[in-house]
Amino acid sequence: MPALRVGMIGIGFMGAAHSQGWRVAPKFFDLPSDVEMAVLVGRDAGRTEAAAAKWGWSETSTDWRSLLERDDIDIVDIVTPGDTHAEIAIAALEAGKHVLCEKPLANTVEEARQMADAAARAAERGVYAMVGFTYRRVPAATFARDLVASGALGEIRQVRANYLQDWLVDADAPLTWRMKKELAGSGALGDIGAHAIDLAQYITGQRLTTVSGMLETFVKERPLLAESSGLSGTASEERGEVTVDDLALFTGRFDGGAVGSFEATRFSTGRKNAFRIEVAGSDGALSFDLEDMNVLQVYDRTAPADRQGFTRVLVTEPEHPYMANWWPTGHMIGYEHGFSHQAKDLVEAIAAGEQPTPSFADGLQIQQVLDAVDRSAGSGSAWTPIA
Ligand code: SOE
Repeated sequence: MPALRVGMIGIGFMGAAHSQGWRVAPKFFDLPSDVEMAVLVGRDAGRTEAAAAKWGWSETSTDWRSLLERDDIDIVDIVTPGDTHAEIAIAALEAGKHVLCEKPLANTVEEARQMADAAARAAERGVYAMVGFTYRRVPAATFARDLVASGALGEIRQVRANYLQDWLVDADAPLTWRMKKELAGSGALGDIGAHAIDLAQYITGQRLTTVSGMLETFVKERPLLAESSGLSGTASEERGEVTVDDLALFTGRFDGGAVGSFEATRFSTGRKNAFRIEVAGSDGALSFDLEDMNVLQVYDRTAPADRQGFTRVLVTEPEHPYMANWWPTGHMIGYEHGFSHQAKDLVEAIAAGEQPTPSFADGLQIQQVLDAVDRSAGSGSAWTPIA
């Protein structure tokens, strides 16, 4: 297959992560086609050129629409704030480009539905869309899904998913786009709660049907942003209103009979990027923590009583998902590898003419869960069915 040429829109933190994914995937995996990092698009010409030179993109542009007019762009990768996802993704799919879009899929259910409809129409023409829930592609998480699917845990009854960060504990941390509803859609709920929902559903193979939740905004006003860097940036003298949640807490019921508790917060002092998920079944349990991401704790209740206990499985064997292509046994991988796995899986799906996962339809369903949590929180935590 001829090389797939990628045009990526966005030059922030996720731009760096996706660039790493595109650059490295073809070097470690035998892909059915090569990948060319063709065009990087950003709003500021100078910063975009600097980012392109650093990350390895051949050309730059300040106009995302120009990507869609080119015949030599096959994949459009969207790593911009949520308020732009729908417009760019729908236009790209209509222009015949495959699309990879960062999570959460959109800022509202309506936008996500339009995106899923556009993706369904495009798929009929062999043009595919995928949403970037990369943590599914951390080998220990993929392995967790494989274990549950194999029946090793028996009937799944309980899920606990906590995504804990603390980068907003400082009340003077500046107001970035991630704290503005019109740009991000929601706060911790959509930014990291969406990961918790996706991974819980992916690992268990069950979908949430109803939720009861609450949201909290601890710091309601922050200094405006003078200059951004990474997640945060430099504060200016002026202040602005935080219009999203700092924390989301909810419980839910799954269609396969399991029940779950979820917490997503940027105020968990001391926890930097601790994404923990525990699944308990009739025959066993498992526990994953992103801060120890090469490990899956596995409990086998069918083992002899005197040998029962959580076993620390180092998920670095060639038999484990994705690991045969990396380093010898016991040599760890990190956060950025999920983005290479995502690029690899997308290229393989496109080459095979198959729908990559998670699809925009999956992204829409997660948006419906986020919306149900938001509505539940607005109605005194009433149980709210997922549409
Ligand atoms: C910020 O909270 C963030 O970068 C999220 O936006 C990412 O999706 C998550 O992977 C890490 O934290």
